[in-house]
Amino acid sequence: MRRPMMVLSAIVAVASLSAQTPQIDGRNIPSEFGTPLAVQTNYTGFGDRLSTHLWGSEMNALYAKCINGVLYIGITGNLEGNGNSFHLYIDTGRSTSNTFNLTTGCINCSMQGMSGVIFEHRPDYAIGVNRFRDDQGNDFIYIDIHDLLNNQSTYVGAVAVDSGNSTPSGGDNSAGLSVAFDSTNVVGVTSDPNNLGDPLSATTGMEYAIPLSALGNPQGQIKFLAVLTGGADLGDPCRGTYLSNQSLPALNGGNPSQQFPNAAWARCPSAPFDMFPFDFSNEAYVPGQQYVSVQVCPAGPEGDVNGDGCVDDADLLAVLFAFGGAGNAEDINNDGIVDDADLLIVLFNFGSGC
Ligand SMILES: [Ca+2]
Ligand SMILES: [Ca+2]
Ligand SMILES: [Ca+2]
Ligand SMILES: [Ca+2]
Repeated sequence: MRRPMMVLSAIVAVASLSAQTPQIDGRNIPSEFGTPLAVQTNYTGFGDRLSTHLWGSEMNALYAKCINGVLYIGITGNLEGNGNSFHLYIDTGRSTSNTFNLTTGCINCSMQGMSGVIFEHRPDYAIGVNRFRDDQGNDFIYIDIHDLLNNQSTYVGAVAVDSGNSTPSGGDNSAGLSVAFDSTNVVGVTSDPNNLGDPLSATTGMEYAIPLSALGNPQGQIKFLAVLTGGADLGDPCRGTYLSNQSLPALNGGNPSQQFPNAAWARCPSAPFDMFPFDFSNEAYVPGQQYVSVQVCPAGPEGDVNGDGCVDDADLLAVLFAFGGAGNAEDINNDGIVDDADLLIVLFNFGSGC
């Protein structure tokens, strides 16, 4: 009797780590999300934020989970207050094109400046978050959402950096987005090409809560790519947006000889990238898969594999039958394998929504 009870309490203790809904404050990202979907392999070409200075931008690791119809995304790292921007390119299955042409009002111009760039997935929505910090005490992130299929851009609003707040104000947030940014990270990757640093040491950065209704209520797999950019030069049709070497998934396969330089113009041919506009699908320059997937985003609670709104033995059986394989919805934590981590999520949430 004693042994099973001990096992059960251990299961509940472990499962509680991965079953919580992330708090959107830019903090505690790894502990709230669990296993990252992508980890940085490039040093940052956009500067390393240290305790001795405020500048520098980097992307260390990408996390995601879906609970109760909300897609939560966390990116550990930094975003310099000079107009640099984090872009999310989200593929919900609507678009049949792996590029886009965004010409609507230049809100976050760096998104417009990515027009013509080729992706390995087919983004139909994009969310841009740029940061401006002046020396008069103003320090905000500015959030935009773009419908790439319908060429529509909406300014969502601003949120104060390091405030713990995630509710945008001053724009149109009918999409219901929550976004928070914490700027305090001084670990993670470095700016030294010969010393990557430890991307998994970073715990703070950008956190998003995106209701599926803001993404057209997708029923299936969601793919996305995160990209760090500088500003845009829309006056020069060649240049477009200034790309960093920080994307997640990372822009190389971990081969140091293929590490990207500091940056490149998204639409300009310049060595070593003589195939432009920039092409995330070009294996010669960007080996590996340039997007991550959240298999199926359940409308119900976490652990509701079959999407009937209730976590019960049907979900448990679904995970057990898919055990050891790649799975679809059964791979609840999206790490590519159905294993005891997924089983624990079902067990911990058992009875939820029923
Ligand atoms: Ca958090
Ligand atoms: Ca760093
Ligand atoms: Ca169910
Ligand atoms: Ca899994």
